[in-house]
Amino acid sequence: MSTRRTAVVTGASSGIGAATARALAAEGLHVLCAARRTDRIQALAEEIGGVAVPCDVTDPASVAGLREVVGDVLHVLVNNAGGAFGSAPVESADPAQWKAMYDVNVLGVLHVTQALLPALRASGDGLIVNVGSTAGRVAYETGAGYTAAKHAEKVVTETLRLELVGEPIRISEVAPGMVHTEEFSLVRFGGDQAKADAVYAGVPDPLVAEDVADAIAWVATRPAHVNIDELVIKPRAQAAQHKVHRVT
Ligand code: 8X3
Repeated sequence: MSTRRTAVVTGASSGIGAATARALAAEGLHVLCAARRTDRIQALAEEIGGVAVPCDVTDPASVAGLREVVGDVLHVLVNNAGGAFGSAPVESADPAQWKAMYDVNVLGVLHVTQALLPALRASGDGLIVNVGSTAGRVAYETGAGYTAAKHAEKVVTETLRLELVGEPIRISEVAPGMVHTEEFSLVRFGGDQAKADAVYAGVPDPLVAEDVADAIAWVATRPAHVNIDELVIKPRAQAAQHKVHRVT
């Protein structure tokens, strides 16, 4: 029997997810790259010697398909699929966007975790890393739909750690602040590139996806008795959510 550890990374088609798949593969893990965009995950899987698994984490039937591919044993699950949709104040926010955010950031974690817990348990040394956010720790204007979802995800992570104590499964949250990825802000602002660019304008060095992936890979390579409960990671230029150094 192979002793190689296996990992599932959701949202592996871009940004932090793709970088995490690469980082875990570089650590010797066999990585299943799960996401909706098949062409992207196929290219990634080919690059890292992993497996592409088309999967929409908000769809239980699709997640059941992921479970089939995983099989009986899994060592690491990175619940990374997520995102922010819209940037309106509470008074005028679109409830459909809030539902979509809850769906992917919270229920997506629930579906995938429920499906893969038996395989994580069977490994004898399972690890779940939920990719949270500094948005799960503070409030900010026009962000309530996303911050509410990320606060919820944080609480799910904490609850799971309580419920599974005594089992051979570790539960971690890696919570990034400002990360400049290709898509996060673009998606949040509905494709408005100027608005997306303004988020990072003048910030000397926002984090990049590889910085967060590096942290996740570190969490995933601690000895089995070491549980990193939470790891908040921000660029040096971001002292707090609103306190960002910008060079003009
Ligand atoms: C992303 C961080 O600052 O956009 O999870 O809320 S922020």
